[in-house]
Amino acid sequence: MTDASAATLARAPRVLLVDPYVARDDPMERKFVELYPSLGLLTLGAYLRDHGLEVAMVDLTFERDARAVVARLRSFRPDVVGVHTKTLTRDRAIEIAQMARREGAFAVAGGPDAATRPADYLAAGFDAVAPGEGEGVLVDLARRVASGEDPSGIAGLAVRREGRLVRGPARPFLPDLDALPLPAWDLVDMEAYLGRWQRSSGERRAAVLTSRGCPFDCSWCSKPTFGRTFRQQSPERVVAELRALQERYRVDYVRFCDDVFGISRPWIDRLLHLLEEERLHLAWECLARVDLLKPDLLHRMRAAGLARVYVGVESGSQKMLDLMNRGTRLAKVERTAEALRREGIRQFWFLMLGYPGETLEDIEATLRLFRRFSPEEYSVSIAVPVPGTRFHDAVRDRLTGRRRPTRGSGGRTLLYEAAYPETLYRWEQARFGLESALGRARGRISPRVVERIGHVADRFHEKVATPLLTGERASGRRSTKPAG
Ligand code: B12
Ligand code: SF4
Repeated sequence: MTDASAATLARAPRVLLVDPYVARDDPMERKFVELYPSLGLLTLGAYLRDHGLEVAMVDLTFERDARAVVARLRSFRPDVVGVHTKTLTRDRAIEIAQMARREGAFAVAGGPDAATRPADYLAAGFDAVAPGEGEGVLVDLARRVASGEDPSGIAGLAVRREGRLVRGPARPFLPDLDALPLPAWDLVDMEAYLGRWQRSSGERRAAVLTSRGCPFDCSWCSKPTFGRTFRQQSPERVVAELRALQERYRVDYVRFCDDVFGISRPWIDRLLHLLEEERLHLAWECLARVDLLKPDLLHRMRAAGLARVYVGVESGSQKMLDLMNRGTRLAKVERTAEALRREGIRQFWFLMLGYPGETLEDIEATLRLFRRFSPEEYSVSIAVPVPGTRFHDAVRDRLTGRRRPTRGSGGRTLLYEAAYPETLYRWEQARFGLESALGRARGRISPRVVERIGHVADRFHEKVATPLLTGERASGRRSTKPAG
């Protein structure tokens, strides 16, 4: 070890974490995205501190641009700058890597986008990419960089050497999520998030994660970080985190951010029991699979504060659910939607159009299901073939080459040669919008007027829009049989 590196080691390695997401740049933000600080970064921060590292964070969520990063780089003088990445924030993440390197810091990227395309991030200016679980890698990396050693070969890290991507060996996942410290909430301005929530909903909302990964295998789902693995914290650990949020930040509403909440029935039973026993009086929401939400469970969840559920309904056609490998029956979707309505729990449906094999009849089946249950909220997107998924593999030779949108129009752009042209799917999206508006109008204006509007729209769809839009691509394509 050189004198210089020994001197550097006399102090704790310093890591600056950066969330490059700028809310005002995100066109989806006002419509759908609910703002919470990145749980991934807050957990990384807490873990690094537990291992004796010095940590600071720049959260750009409420900023206008990335200027705050330069100021922090100069005041904190980190050894390593760790940037969280999503497709939406790729350009800004790269801008931050360049800032970091100009200030003499080592730039590493982690999170879902860098995990899917590490070579691109390395080529664009990052010194390294950590494509998987970040805790252990970042500790090892910061120690090596601070002591002036070469970081190549660290388990779970990818670097570029002589123009080639060089990966360290695979790093095993953390065996025990209960051993993770509570997220380092103090690294961000929690009051900015909580105050915003309080003004918009009257509640002080925070996000909590109880598990990592998902064991299911839907064909279009990209899971670059945790794959099909699944680990969860004990219900006791979850309640400790909820209590801390309540005591420190007066949180009264929680969003459970797990990919799928409550996968294990004994686990959720125990958590519900603890929530009642501890009398936390929290309202909460989660994302769950319809097949897991049995009516008796929903009843108990409602009693324990469940206010809203996000469900991946995706399609009203059993054939499509099977093609997507959703592993669920339409009858279960119907049973759960009915039970949610009975319990008075708000439902947010995710729906997807344009998956290979889908016909106009399948889309009609989805619309009928939507009409029947009138979920309070929904999002209907055009299927996006994400690299690394079976869906992407299946349409690889039919990709249009259009860039996956990083800003705006997410879920409204057709990225492969599907059965019908993009305009048809956009039109179908508009029909869901109309259907939703009619659903809300029921009870406020005469049911006969609502029926009439629906009828006219259906006739227009059948007689004008469908022939026009499906005939656009090629003659003879008006058949309801899909091309792919
Ligand atoms: C919960 C969630 C949300 C919540 C809350 C997120 C939050 N504040 O924490 C909400 C609803 C707000 C949300 C919003 C959005 N989300 Co979101 N979200 C998720 C979800 C389901 C879980 C995220 C999570 O907490 N994971 C658990 C933590 C522990 O993992 P992690 O964040 O990946 O971090 C670990 C590693 O990746 C790594 N790591 C992460 N960052 C870094 C940085 C460094 C330096 C290192 C070394 C390691 C490292 O270490 C961490 C700990 O092990 C994921 C799906 C998923 N399973 O990841 C989608 C996901 C991350 N979201 C996604 C998207 C697209 C969005 C939006 C852009 C949606 C939009 N606008 O249209 C917004 C962006 C908002 C924002 N602030 O960035 C995509 C990202 C895809 C992509 N390639 O970009 C995902 C992967 C879903 C998907 N499959 O499409 N999201
Ligand atoms: S879509 Fe949901 S249930 Fe299906 S594999 Fe992905 S995370 Fe799991």
